[in-house]
Amino acid sequence: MKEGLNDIAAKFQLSGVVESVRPLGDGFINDTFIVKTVGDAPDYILQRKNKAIFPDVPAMMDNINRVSNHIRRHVIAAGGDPMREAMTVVPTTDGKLCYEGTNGDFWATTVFIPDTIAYNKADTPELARKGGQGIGRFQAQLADFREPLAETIKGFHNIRFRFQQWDEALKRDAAGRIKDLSTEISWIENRRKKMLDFWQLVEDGTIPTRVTHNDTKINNILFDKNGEVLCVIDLDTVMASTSLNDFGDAIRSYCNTGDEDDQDLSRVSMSVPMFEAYADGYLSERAAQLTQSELDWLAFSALYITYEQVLRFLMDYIDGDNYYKIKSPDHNLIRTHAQERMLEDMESKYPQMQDTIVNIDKKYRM
Ligand code: GN1
Ligand code: MG
Repeated sequence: MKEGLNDIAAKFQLSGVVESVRPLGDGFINDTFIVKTVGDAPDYILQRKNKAIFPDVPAMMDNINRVSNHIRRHVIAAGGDPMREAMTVVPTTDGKLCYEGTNGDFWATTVFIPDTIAYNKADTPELARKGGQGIGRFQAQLADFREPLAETIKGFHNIRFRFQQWDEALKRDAAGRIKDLSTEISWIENRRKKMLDFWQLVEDGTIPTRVTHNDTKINNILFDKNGEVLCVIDLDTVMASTSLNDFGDAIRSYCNTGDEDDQDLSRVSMSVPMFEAYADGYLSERAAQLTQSELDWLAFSALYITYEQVLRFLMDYIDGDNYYKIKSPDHNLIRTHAQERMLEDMESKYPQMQDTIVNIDKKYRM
């Protein structure tokens, strides 16, 4: 008989009796469900982890568990609430961190944190400031995490590796779409060298490697009802990388005046007040710990990650849409164009973004 969601939930050490298992949210990668239990027992988040994207789910869950436990220790030391300010991985009844279903899918469970708000868009600078503080605190909590972490997705924010994939995708032309994409392809190629020059600084150690989240768009943060950051979630991509990527990805997401996949490009731009607010929140937690090279390249990281996102959306379109979930046949191309616009706007505001970082950093170093 086909294994149902209730059967899968029963494989985990849940306290309480399961009342229902229902879909939750619309992530691009995993399938997420909420497991409601009867009475006072906690509810849970059950996820089918996308094994096409994460080739070693047990290693990924081991990362998530160790990182969450580390954060929990910091939360307790600071007098916070460890059940709300850290993720809690729930093991299976046989003590593993994930369950392999009868059809080969991998499932994992965490404790659901109630009474929270998640946003798909930051609409006020105040919220952006809080988000920046949240990611800054997350990085600070992991600054003394010294254990090795598995690389859950190879070369995730490594543009040199992404270009290898890109060159292969162009050669394959799997979906026969390249003939209509000359403008988009030149757009990528015109910026190739600049992006590689930046990544070279990470490769040669000028920019340090730290433990980072790597997917800091706003919906990966839980806020409490008072608008304070509670907890950073979606830890699938926590690995060793540059802290700049967390900053850059957040700017790409928080500061867009339109949507990530906006079809009306006139709505897409980078909001300078939102940039200032996020940077201020972030540097309020991190200014003292960042190196000069990180500060020098902080503003650029927003351009880098937005560029990488254009490349990833376009590459998925060229490949025939295997990676991101899509809502229409052109969805990845629509996303490509909106992110191109976002980067072009950042390029025009780059000097201003750099000045902003210098000024905020000065403030926190006084
Ligand atoms: C994916 O999983 P989710 O929706 O938080 C993607 C990010 C992209 C983002 C674009 C593992 O994030 O890298 O920036 O979509 N995550 C993975 O919205 O590829
Ligand atoms: Mg997410």
